[in-house]
Amino acid sequence: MRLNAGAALPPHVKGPAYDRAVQKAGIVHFGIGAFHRAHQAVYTDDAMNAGDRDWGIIGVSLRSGDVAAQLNPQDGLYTVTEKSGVGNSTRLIGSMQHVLVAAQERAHVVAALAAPASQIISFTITEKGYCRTGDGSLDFAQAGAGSVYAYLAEGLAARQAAGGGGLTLLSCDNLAENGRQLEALLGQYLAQHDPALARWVAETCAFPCTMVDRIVPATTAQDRAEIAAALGGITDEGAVVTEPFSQWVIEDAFAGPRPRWQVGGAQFTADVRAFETAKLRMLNGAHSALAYLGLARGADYVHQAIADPALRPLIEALMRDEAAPSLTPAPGQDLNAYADALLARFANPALNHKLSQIAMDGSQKIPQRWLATLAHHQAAGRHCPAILSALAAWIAYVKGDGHKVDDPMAAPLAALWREAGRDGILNALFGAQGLFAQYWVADAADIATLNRALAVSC
Ligand code: NAI
Ligand code: CS2
Repeated sequence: MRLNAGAALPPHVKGPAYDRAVQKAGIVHFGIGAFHRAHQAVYTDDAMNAGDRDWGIIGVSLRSGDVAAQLNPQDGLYTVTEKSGVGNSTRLIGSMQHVLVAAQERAHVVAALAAPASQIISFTITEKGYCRTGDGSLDFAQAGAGSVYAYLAEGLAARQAAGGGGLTLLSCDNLAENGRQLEALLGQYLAQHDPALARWVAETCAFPCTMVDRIVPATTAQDRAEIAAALGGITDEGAVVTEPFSQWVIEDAFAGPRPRWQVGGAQFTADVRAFETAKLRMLNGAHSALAYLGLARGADYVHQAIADPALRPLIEALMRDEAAPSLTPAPGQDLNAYADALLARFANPALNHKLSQIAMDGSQKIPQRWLATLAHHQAAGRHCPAILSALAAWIAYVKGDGHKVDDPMAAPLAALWREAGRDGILNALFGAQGLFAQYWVADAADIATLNRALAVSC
């Protein structure tokens, strides 16, 4: 039997304590992937379990109908299973109401954005979903009718025409100052397409920054089989698996009402940067290093790579000697203890987080995860051998020898390898006129270090 509103689940699987049928949809979420379902939707479920009302979520998929097919036949219901060395814990989440497939239901997406009940638009559309050029500005060639910006422009215009109030646009993606980036990029789009709307958005909408953290691997068929057994034979096609840990730090700057996400442990603050930068440079920087170095050494999962005695010291150095010293910690933020906690999370033997998933979209990730740290230390005349080792592994990886490179820049990177060759690739990527020059330019010592590392890998 398939999970739905009438399914009788085992008593240990706790579900919504509120009447789902009467909740209005206060949130429209773009990018209804695994992370949103294991993170923001859980905090929202917690808030409604505590008495908040009308924070149902309408999901919008811009790329495929897969998640709509997973959740809509289940009345939006799905389970979140926390996995760790001490066992699994499964919970039924009720905050998701319906998933729209944007390409087939454009008018419904526009109507959801214009609806009076809608207060928040949130996003987990991956780093590449923001359609940025190499220097972080809007790439209009990518920002076509199917982009998030086109839907936002239509929906916000309909909202303004109907006399609706401004909205809070909440990016939950792993970008530095994600709210500021979203605001700037949408502003560039509207300046070209609808300047009057751009002014309305600037006057009435808010774009708070957030730091989001929960490790959520893509769900596998084995996961679904295990969860069906835990559900007494009921199948959940929208199930997600994750770790017990979850953190959400949110800039308290909303255009209107919001759920009491603090009930589930979210923290509201005036400035998210200390939390966000620590997370991007320490957690995500180490994650990407484990991905490329681990794959090169035949590992498949994070817990295998972090257990590799050849990699563990390098990851420790990346976190403690390179990323942490580049940060200005928030009051009370203990970065050494944070590194300890990250290493323990990475070692979770119950969570098969694929290195190949983390390796995706590296061109969109390395600037905030590695290059920002390199640039920080370069300004003080210091070098970062651990990050440079990881960077060399990424450079070798994007050559694509023997594997597919899943990256929006895969083709230009492969072309760069062909044109520049082994002798020219470092300069083509990280020289004064290189592809990533606006983030960091390698000096002679860096080039020598990268060449030594590359000599080993390709
Ligand atoms: P996922 O693959 O399950 O979902 C990705 C979502 O992004 C899908 O809805 C997809 O349609 C959408 N998307 C992809 N490319 C797009 C594009 N060019 N334009 C618009 N939408 C696009 O991935 P998951 O796990 O949900 O992660 C999504 C994002 O959430 C990550 O990229 C990251 O920014 C953030 N995140 C993920 C965490 C995780 O451990 N999975 C943890 C913390 C943040
Ligand atoms: C990972 C992140 O896929 C990746 O790039 O580094 O999704 C990571 O799992 C999350 O940021 C953890 O909060």
